[in-house]
Amino acid sequence: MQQIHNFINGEFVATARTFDKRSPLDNRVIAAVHEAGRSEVDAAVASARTALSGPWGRLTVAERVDLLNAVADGINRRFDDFLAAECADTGKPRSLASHIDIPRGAANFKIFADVIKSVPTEFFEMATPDGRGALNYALRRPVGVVGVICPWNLPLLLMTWKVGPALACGNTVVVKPSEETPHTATLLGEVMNEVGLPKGVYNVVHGFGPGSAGEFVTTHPQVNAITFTGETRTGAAIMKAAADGARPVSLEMGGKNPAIVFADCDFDAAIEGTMRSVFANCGQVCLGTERVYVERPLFERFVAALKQGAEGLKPGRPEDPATGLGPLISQEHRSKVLSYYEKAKALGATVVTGGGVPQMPGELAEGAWVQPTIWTGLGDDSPIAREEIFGPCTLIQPFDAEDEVIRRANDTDYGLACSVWTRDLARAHRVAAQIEAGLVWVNSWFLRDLRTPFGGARQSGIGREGGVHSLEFYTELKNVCIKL
Ligand code: NAD
Ligand code: 6OD
Repeated sequence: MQQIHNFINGEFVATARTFDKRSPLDNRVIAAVHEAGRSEVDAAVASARTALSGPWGRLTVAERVDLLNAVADGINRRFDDFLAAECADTGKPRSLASHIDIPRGAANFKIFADVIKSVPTEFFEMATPDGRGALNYALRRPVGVVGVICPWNLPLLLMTWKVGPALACGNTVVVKPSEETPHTATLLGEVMNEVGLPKGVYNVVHGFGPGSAGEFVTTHPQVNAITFTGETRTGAAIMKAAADGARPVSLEMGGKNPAIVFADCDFDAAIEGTMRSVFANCGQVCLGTERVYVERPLFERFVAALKQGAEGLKPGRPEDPATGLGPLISQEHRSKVLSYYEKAKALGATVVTGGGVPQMPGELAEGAWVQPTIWTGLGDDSPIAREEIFGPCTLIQPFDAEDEVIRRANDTDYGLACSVWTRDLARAHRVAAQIEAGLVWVNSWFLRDLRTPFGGARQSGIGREGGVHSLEFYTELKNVCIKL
């Protein structure tokens, strides 16, 4: 049985207590994960703190930049290992992980290496009553030890999205990966050692949330800041934990993202983009579209085309090039998604396609599979239109007017992302400006320039990360005033 260890102070650390990692493909146990207790978390935080003032703290920015680039190269060198580990943990198609998850794992280090080497310093010359003046300049300093709490849907991508900027800014990290996807975080420890990252800069502790490693990291008094991606409810709990010691938080949380399809859109592009935004990663993408509003003249045609696309998605193993859809992450998550499938039927939805579980051959019959599902016939107040499901499913509704669809798209507790499909440039700008969300894509979806601000409004998040925006969270600005 494969053993997945904690990574503390540059060493792989076993513990007496392990938990099973099961494959979402067939529910087989594929690894034993060594759960960090309070003492391992204490050791990880202590090593991260020591590293701050050790060799890591003494590196110049240029030396840090070189190391970050080496980490990116190290991930690329071990691309196949990361790919195998990510696909084993999540069951996602290799075609997806090899295009998105693993390349972004490397890119997240490169981009922040680039950002940090060109950050300008604020400078003000000021007058003083004696006429001699003073000079002010701002120094950016690391915040210290950063706790990084990660979800399971894009494990390497979302972890490195936080570890990259944290290290670029000179911090050290204690990462708590999701209990569902422990593998790539530990594998990254091997790369950190291969490239010579000083011990204690990157630490990984495995476990769960409450009463386990997640809680021990977020409540640890020596953790100076906490960055989190996951469910809104968990984010709220972490914010409470961070209040003790008044520690800053960056929260990337859930969504119930709309797509707005105007009748003048490029139809094929809108179908292709919406197919991805609903079904990619089996619908387990925080930016995914769970509500589609289609202008009435296009409604029937759009529903028919999306149905055809969904029915063409073949569920299967990650390595099969024909696979269009992997399983959900776990049996537990499948129960949640299937409860919404049942709820939709009970509420009287028209099930355009799907709504159940596919027949899978052999041992795959034990996996966390669900059918890609499309509903129509429910209103904006139904739970299907309001609650994040995080599965391969969406509700399609018609609309008649621009003002109406903006109001309906904004009628949500969340505010993460929205896609707008139209050929009318003025309308695209008008609608984008009025959507209450952190991200609006026009005629695209999940098109990412890593220099741009990323994050959610309302219950989808607090703060923005990406490019220079990450520096606001991962550094403390210190003003130095020199009287001349
Ligand atoms: P989750 O909130 O259940 O778990 C996330 C992490 O938090 C895990 O590592 C978990 O062990 C840990 N955790 C749970 N309770 C904790 C506690 N009390 N204290 C400390 N740690 C705790 O989320 P998930 O199910 O892993 O991920 C899916 C969710 O993540 C969805 O809601 C999705 O929308 C959201 N998400 C958001 C973004 C974004 O960028 N906004 C990106 C990806 C996923
Ligand atoms: O692209 C990113 O940087 C990012 N944070 C994506 C999040 C996807 C959510 O599942």
